[in-house]
Formats: sequence, C-alpha cells, structure tokens
Amino acid sequence: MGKTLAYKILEDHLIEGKLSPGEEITIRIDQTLTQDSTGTMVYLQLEAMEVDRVKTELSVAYIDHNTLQTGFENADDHEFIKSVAERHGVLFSKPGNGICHQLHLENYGKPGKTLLGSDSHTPTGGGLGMIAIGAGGLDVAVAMAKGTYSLTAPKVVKVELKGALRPWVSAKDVILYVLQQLTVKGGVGRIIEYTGEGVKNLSVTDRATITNMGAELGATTSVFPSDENTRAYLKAQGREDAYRPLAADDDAVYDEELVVELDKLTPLAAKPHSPDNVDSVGNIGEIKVDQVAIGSCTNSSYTDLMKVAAILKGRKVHPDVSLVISPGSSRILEKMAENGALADIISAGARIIENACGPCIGMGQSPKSGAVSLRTFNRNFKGRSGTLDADVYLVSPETAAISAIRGVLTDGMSSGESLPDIAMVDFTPNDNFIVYPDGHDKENTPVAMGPNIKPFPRNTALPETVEAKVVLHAGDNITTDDIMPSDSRLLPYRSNIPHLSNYCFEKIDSGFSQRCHEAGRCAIIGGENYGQGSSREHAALAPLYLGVKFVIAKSFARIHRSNLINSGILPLVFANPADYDTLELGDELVIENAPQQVKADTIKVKNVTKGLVYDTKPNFSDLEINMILKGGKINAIKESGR
Ligand code: MIC
Ligand code: SF4
Repeated sequence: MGKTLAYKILEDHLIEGKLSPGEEITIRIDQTLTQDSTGTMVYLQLEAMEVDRVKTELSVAYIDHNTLQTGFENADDHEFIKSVAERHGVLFSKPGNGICHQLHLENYGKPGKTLLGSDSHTPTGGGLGMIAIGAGGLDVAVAMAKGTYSLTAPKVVKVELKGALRPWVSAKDVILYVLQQLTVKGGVGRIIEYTGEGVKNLSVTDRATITNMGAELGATTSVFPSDENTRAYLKAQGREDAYRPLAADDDAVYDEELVVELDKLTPLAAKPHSPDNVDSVGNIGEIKVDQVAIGSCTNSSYTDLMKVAAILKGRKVHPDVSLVISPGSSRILEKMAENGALADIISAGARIIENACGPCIGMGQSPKSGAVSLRTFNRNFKGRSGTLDADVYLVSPETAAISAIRGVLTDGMSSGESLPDIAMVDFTPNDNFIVYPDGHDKENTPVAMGPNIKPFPRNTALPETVEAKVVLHAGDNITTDDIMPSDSRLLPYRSNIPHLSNYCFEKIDSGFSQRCHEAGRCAIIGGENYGQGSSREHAALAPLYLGVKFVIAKSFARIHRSNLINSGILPLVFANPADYDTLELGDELVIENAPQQVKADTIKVKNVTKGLVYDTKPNFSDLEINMILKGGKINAIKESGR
C-alpha cells in the first residue's frame, strides 16, 4: 500500500508510537520558530526547564507581532527574548526583518524537515514540503529542550488540484474555496495533503498561502510535494542545496478526498466574521469599501506585492479608501525598492507600514466605525481588527488592489483589465537582521527581565474532588481571540498574565473575570470547535489564573485543547450534546474521584444545582493523563521527565 507524503515525513521522524490515525505518536522536531507575542512565555518556560543548549537543528526567535513599542513593555520583551535566545543557542530575528512565517520560508525552511512553531500559521512551511505544525508555547519550549513533540496521528485528506488558475484568481481563492467546502472545523484531526497535476501550476509562495490558511480549517497542518518549483524557489533564495524532491506514492491511500478544479475558480471572499463564510466576489456585489489592508503571513510575498504594484502603477487609490501595505520581509521591501515597484505603490497613494504582522493582529490600522475593510489576511473574527462593528472581508491581493482603486469590492475577472505575469527574481542573501548566538552561553549571558515580565501561573496536582461554578455558557466556534483578546492595548502585556486576565472574554462578556474572582473555582461551557484560531496559550493561562478548573464543550480545536491540558485544565466533551442546553450560569458542578475518573473512558460531572449527571468523554492519552494528574506539563516533566 502506497504512502502519503505526510506519513512518509512523519515516519522519518517517528520516535515512539504507532503511526496510525488516532494513535499518540512522538516525533523528532528538526526546527522550531517562535514569535514575540507567544515567545515571551515560551522562553520563560524554557528557562523554568533549566536546559542548556536547544536540541533542535535550528531554532529561530522572530520579533514581528509587538513592534509598535508604544511603551517600554514591547522593547523589554524583545530584549528578554534576545537574551534567552543567546543563552540557549537560538537565532534572533530583529524587529523590522519581517513576519516569522514569510522569513522562515525564505531563509530556513527545508523539504522533508519537521518544524514546530508557537504560532498557528506555522503550517506555512508546508508550502516547501515540510511537516510544519503550530503549537502552544510550552510544547515549543519542550521541543527546544528535548527535540521532540507528541501528538495524535492525524488522518490525511487528499486535495487533488486539477488545471491552472485563470488571471485574477489566485492561491487565496483556492484556500477560500477549500474553507467553503470543509468549514473552520473540517480539518480538525487531519493533515491536508495537496496532490494532482495542478500542483505544478502553483509556485511555492502560492502553496504557502494555501498551507498557511489551512490553520483556519483547524487542520494539524497542510503539505505540498517538493518538486521543480520548490527547487526554483530555493534557488532564488540562494539555498538550492536545501532542495530534495518529495511526493506521495502514486497508489497512496488517503482517509478522505476533495477535488479542486483550479480553472473553474473565480475570485472569492470570506465575509464577516468567519474565514469559512465564503462567497464569490461577483455574488457579494460592488459594496463600498473604506479600507484595504494588504500583507500578513498569508499574502505578503514578493509575487503577491509585485502583482499589487502592477495593478496600482500609474493609478490613484480611491479618495474614500485608505490602502495600507505591510510587506512580508525586509528583503521583499528591499527588492521592491530596487526595482521601482515600491515607488509605484507609494505614488498611487498607499500607506507603507513596517514589515510585521501589524493590522492583522490589531496593532494599529483599526478601521473607522462601521467600516468595510478588505484584507488579504487569514482571520476576520469579529473585533480582531480593533473595531467591533467593522465588517472585514478576506480577499486575494489582486482583488484587494483593484478594489482599492475603484472604491468598491471588484471582481478583477469581469473588470476587463489585464494582469501581467510576475517573474520570480533572485534574492541576494542578507542576514543583517539576524543576531547569531555565537560566543554566548548560559553562564555569560544574564536574562534581561523588564519590570512588566511576570512569572507564569502554575497549576497544582489534580485534587480528589473538583468543584466549580459555571461562569460562562458560550456558543459554537469560540476563538482564542474571544477568550484572550489581542490588540495594541493588550499585546504589550503578553508576559503579564495577571494584567491580561482582567480582559479575558472581554469582547463577548465583560463580567467574566469579575465573576471568576467571585466564584474562585470556575467551569466554562462551550459549543462546537471551542478555542479555534490563534495558538496563544494565554487563552489557557489567563483562565488558569482566574481559577478555571475545566471546560465542557461539544468539541475542541486542537491547539487550544493541548494548551488547556498543558495548564492542567480539563477539556471535557459532552457525550450527549443535548446536555449543553441544561446548563446555566451559576450551576455548581462537581467531579468526584477525579484522579481515578480521568483514567476512564467517561468522566461523570454532577450538576448539584440541577440534580443532573453528565457523561463526558475526555479522550486523554497516557501522556495527557499524566499531565492532568500532575497539574500541567511543566510539573509532569519536572516530576517524571515527560
Ligand atoms: C494570530 O494570528 O492570531 C497570532 C497572533 O499570530 C497568533 C499568535 C498569538 O496570539 O500570539 C497565532 O496565530 O497563533
Ligand atoms: Fe502575524 Fe497575522 Fe500571521 Fe498571526 S496571522 S502570524 S498576526 S501576520
């Protein structure tokens, strides 16, 4: 029986377990990446593990999220990360170098390698034929300390690509189409593997756009074969020696299949407020646009921005539109400065901002009240832009640029305008933004600890009886942005959980943290796909700090479920989803004989207020049971080494 590419790479890295869907496996991690908004926690945790040098082939610490430096907090975090990176042999990418995923693709990604990143869009590396997985910060800290990562072996979904995209239709439309078909929870427990003759018609940066937004499917990761296009991309980056051809066997067997006919696709958009709320631009119609934002780890590559420059050249941004562009990396910006494309963009009336996440994570550029904002980003959750009543649409760079000129959402295909082909160019290697840890070690480099950096909360061993009061009864698809919002006001406090916890669930229930303080011991009730989106473990650490003991939901998103377990908070799934409706705010819940029950198939939760008993399914692996019993991953590692 032939093998999928995903399983070939996993098999190459398998350390422990049976490589079969649903089984727990431990794999070797070759590379890690962190970014600053999750990175401060990662490096606090790495320090807490008292390790010396990292065990990976390569680990990089990028600074791209908190770059506004509105106060000392951001800059202190950067200095802290730099010092810890130097102590442990991690490369440090200075602010201004660009967005972690774009930079990693350009400079370090290698076909066939594994990459674990403390950011949900780490699967961008799948565009190069890597198994690149997003995880909570603690998992990445452990991967650096031990060179391993444990996960449930996913199913593999085959997405067969046929034909080629037509002008004005791009990789963004491919992934929006897949999101329309599979939804934001369709990828949970799955790797999405792209195959078929259409693959050769997509460049590595196109592929990276698709694997990047596979995060929005909830997938463990997404992967493309490594072929001549991969070689060409690596050669253009001056790294042809990293090339290695990789593909699934012709007779590979997949768990599920989807066919995408590239030549039938038209420009698409994800409407407010979910990446899977997809419709064609033509159907949505020519709605008036107030803001257009181009950039993010999804769509800020050289070819993306050159297409934008070609559309803007010699024209004027519509008077009612604010067009803002954040390039993916310093080398892309440098190239566009050299070849004149930057001048074309500026002259059209676009605002150029730093090579960083910027508006994607609400660091500036919040649209005006009630605005329509078109963004080439990957998430349009309500309020993520910083403006609660803004309507954010996710579109391709082509759709964004032509709409910025016309002032209305525009389908480029029916616009009658032509679009030039963008040729790939060679980049001159440049590591001037990189600080190497050479010459530094733990002994000669002190940790630079600013006053805003506070210790992270730690849990204690699971008690016999767990009592908790329901402090929130939430709906389906709660995001980690809902749980722990992030914007220019809050991002500087990513290393200060006590401060952040005051804002937990702020956007959907402003009384949440107060209720937690009053209750002391708390439980959260959730619907389907609880905790989708960002990998921020702050969405587990802030609830831990506030006294949350367990969450019962209809289903969980992968990374958040792991983050809860890593913090010693129990993620429990309703055996009977109708039980969800019987629970109310203020209900007193009890789990008796908790240490015995967590080892069983079913955990019984008593609702003392209503006189009911709920069956819940923990589905914990042995490693997870150990973590729950010990009160989280750090305690488990310290006590039993795993
Ligand atoms: C995001 O896109 O939501 C982020 C900001 O990159 C997060 C990480 C974070 O919350 O710090 C992610 O995707 O993991
Ligand atoms: Fe940064 Fe946005 Fe990408 Fe997250 S999704 S890494 S905030 S650019």
